[in-house]
Order: sequence, then structure tokens, then C-alpha cells
Amino acid sequence: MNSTSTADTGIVDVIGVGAGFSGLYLAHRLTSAGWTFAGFEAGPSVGGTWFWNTYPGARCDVESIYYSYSFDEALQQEWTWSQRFAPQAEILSYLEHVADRFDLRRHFTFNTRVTGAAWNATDRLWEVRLDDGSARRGRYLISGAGGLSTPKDFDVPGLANFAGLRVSTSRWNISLDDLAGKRVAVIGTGSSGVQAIPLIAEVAERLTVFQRTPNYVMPARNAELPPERVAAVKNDYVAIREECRHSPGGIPDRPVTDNAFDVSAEERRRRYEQAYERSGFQGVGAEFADLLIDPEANRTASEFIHDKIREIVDDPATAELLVPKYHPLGAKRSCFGTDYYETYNRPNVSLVSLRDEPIETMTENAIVTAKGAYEMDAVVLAIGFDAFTGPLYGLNLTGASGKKLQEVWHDGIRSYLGMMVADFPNFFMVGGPLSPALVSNVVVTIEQAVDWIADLLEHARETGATLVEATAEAQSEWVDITERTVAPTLFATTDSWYRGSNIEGKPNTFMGYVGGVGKYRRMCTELAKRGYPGVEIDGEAQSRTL
Ligand code: NA7
Repeated sequence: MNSTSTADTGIVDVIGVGAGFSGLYLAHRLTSAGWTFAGFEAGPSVGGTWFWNTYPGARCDVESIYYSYSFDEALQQEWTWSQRFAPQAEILSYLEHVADRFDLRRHFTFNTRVTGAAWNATDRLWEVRLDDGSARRGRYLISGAGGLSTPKDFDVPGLANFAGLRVSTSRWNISLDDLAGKRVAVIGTGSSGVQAIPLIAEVAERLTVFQRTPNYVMPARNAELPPERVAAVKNDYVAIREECRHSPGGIPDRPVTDNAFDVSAEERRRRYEQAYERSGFQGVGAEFADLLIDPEANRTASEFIHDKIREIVDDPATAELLVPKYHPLGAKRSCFGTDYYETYNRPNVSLVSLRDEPIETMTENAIVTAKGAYEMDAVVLAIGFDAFTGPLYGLNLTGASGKKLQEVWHDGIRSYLGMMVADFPNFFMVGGPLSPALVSNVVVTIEQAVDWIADLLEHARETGATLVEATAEAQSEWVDITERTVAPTLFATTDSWYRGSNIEGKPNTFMGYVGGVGKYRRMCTELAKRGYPGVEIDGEAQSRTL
């Protein structure tokens, strides 16, 4: 069946996965262009990451005025963010508003998970299996399943023995009050733990934080957004969005050209102090151009934060445990917190370093380390995600040559522009591995990807084509570009979830393109203008690629 029309055949043009930021825009953009679209969402409603991660303190640490859709001027004029960094509930309301405003819910089946998808080469379509036992057929399959949507397995020894309250930040299903007056353990000190810990400390009788790797936590400096700022942004939104699209990180740029050792030690300190006040992703870690390249330069910034921790935390032994000494600032995801280090000055809070005393097991009421048993009423797991590949492998994709995506990526993750995979025709990823999604304001990356994919589908429709596939050659070229771009940076030498190090057996691939969203956009736009070299369209390979 090679016709371009899927009308009246029971075949939908596009099957979409997920109803978060990616899936909602995908549904809007594609249905506006006249495609039939069937979206499937495992959760009961829209929101994706922002539906599930309802733990206390959850908020985005990209400023809300940038972490929002730009595709509709009226939408951005009518929505008003209340705070610099919106809390989870406000971001979820925003996504619900978007879904209602553009009437997008009707394109999704909720409470339904895609459990498998196989490429049917004869009919040139994807046969998609759903967890209710049914199946759908779609010409194209597009994953908007997100990067941080598959929680990491509970790999804490003996967890099943624990009979008390057990909750995970990424599937939070209790209220903070349920922890009131209890002896609570938090395991994990990434962004989720850092946001939740100060609030849990306020209600718990005792809070014990079990920390494996100390992180750099800078003050979020969240605040109400003053009406004058909101008005100024709305007045200038078109230009601000354009700046974000062409920036390195998807937020307005603050270019720096000088290196850390270009200035005196006093001047460096002065600049770090200012940056610490400013905070955010353009804070201390971005104050000099070489901080993510030169380990010695980085050390000056890292040590500045170490000193801050020692200043804030009263007990010197606790402060030393909190000092992040195992990795350079910024090479793992930095955290932004509110009263994070201050929380360790509370009399009801203590810290256990799992580097000194790993968890041996749990009993029905305690966490047991080499140094003893810590009795607990509740355990909060903030242990992170099987990022990017977790949600994709969950789709159980079988490509044209009969191999599963997890087999094809067994020794390393490979994609074309983070959007397509050779041997997986008509399959796309919004913000997939090797796209800028990993290290950018992801909403900017999502909008760009959806637009690029929509344009490619349009190009195929106009030429009467029913099959688009990245060539292996173009994919190799893109993999080389991403590797060459990250190689000189400290990202390449630091273990982190960015490189899959948090999951046993995961290939060691840095899962993002770090050349910047602006540069990436220019490359993608140029490729589109040139008729998509690097993409086979109906089996016709275009000439050279990047
Ligand atoms: P992260 O950043 O992956 O943090 C997970 C934390 O949990 C981290 O401190 C881990 O220590 C720790 N961890 C993981 N497994 C264990 C076990 N088995 N025992 C003890 N400690 C463990 O996840 P988050 O949810 O906080 O943040 C994810 C992203 O969401 C974040 O980067 C932002 O982009 C938003 P480790 O460092 O592995 O030693």
C-alpha cells in the first residue's frame, strides 16, 4: 500500500506517543496541517513529566517566561506566570490550558501505553501495540515520550523488606502531611532530592538524607514575577523568543569571551560573587568561557561554591560531606535549591554519606549501613531516571531489518540530528538522544524539532512519498559531530546520567548535542532548504549530507 492517502483505511497518518510538552505541540502542529493524528498517553491526563513529578518543591529551574511555548502569540500574551521559576502545579495548569485552548485532548487516548511497534515494510507503516491489547496502524510514528519519564529501577538493597511508607519523587502519591511527625529518609541528592529536602525537613520529626554523590547546589533565587517585568516581557515576547531560538541554551544569551585566568584572583572572586547572586544557568558555572573545558579554570569556580557551602553549613563535618569533590561544577547537572544547605543546620536533619557507609540492606523499619541501623517510618526515593533511552526502549520498536532499537544501540546510541534513526523509517523522536534537548531549555528544542519534522512530512506529502529514513551515512556523520563537539568538554570525562552512567549496562554515550540550539537550528534549517540530504525519501538517497 504505497498511496499517500490514508483516508478510510483505518490507518492514521501519525501515531504520537505522550501528551507532555512534545506531544501536545505535535498534535496541534500536525492536525493544523491536515494530518490525522492518534496520540497515546500512559497517564490519565496531559502534562507528561509535569503530571507525574508532584513531589514537594518540584519546579522548573529554567525561568518560566522562557520555559513555555512560543508558537502562538495570543497564548503567550494571555498566560501570566506568577514566579520566576514556576512550581510544578502551575506548569501543569499551563499545559492543561494549552490542551483546552487548542482543543487537543480529543487527539489522545489516555491511560494507554504503547508497548510495541514494528515496521511493516510491505505496507510502509508502523503496527503499534497498546497495553489494552489493541493495535493501531500509522504511516508515521513520533515519540514525544520525553527524556526524564522512565524512573530508574529501585536498586536500593533490601528495599522490598521495608514495611513503612515508601514513595518516589517521580511518582509522588502522598501529601506532605503524610510525612508530618515521621522519621523520614530521603535517598538521592540530585535536583529532585534538593528541591524536596527542605520542605520535608519542615514537617518531619527527623529527616536523614542518604547522599551518594554531593552536588553543586546554587540558590535558585525564586521570586514572584513583578507585574512590570511580566508586562515588559509580553511587550517584547516576539524578540525574546527569537533570541532564545538562536541562543546556545534556549534562554537569552549572556556571552562571555574571557577565560578564568585572564583576570586576577580578586577579580575572579568578585565576578563569581555577582554570578552567585544572579544564579541560574548563567550563574557561576557560566561566568568564564573555559569553565567547562579547562579543569583548572573549573576548579576556581568549584572551589568558590565549596567555600559557600562551608560558610552556610554550621557543622564542619557535615559541610565537608556536602562539598562536591567528585566532579567539576556543571559537568553533571547543576542543582538550584531554596535553603538547601541551610536545611542541614536544622536540629532535626542529619546527613549520611553513602560513600562512607553504603546501604547494606533494609529491614522492615530501618536502613542498614556498615555503621548501623537507621530506624525510619518513611523512605523517599529521589534516585533519578533512565533518561532518554528508557522511554524509547519502552516502545519496543522493531526496525526495518527486524532488530529492536535496544539492540541497535547496544554499544552506543546513534541518531540523525536526535530526531531520526537509520533502519527505523518513518519514526521520529522529539528531543531524542543526540539532540540539544539534554542541555537546553527543552521547550525551545521541542518546538524546533516538531516544526522540522512537520516540514519534512509536508515535503514527503508534496512529493507523493510515503517513506522517509535517515541514511546510515548521514547518521554516522551526525554522531561524529556530536562526539567531536562534546569531546573537548568536561561533560565527556564526567560520569553522569547525561552519559548513562547511572544505569547499569547503559552504553556510555553523551546523549546530547552541546553545540547550541541556535547552531543546531541553522543546520537543520539548511538541510531542509537543501531538500533533506541525509534522508532517503521513497528510497531515493539525496546527495551529501551535513
Ligand atoms: P538525578 O539527578 O539522577 O539524581 C539521583 C540521585 O540519586 C543522585 O544523587 C544519585 O547519586 C542518587 N542515587 C541513585 N541511585 C541510588 C542508589 N541506589 N542509592 C543511593 N543513591 C542513589 O535525578 P533527579 O530526579 O534528582 O534529577 C533528574 C533531572 O530532573 C535533573 O537533572 C533535572 O534535569 C531535572 P549518584 O549521583 O548517582 O551517586
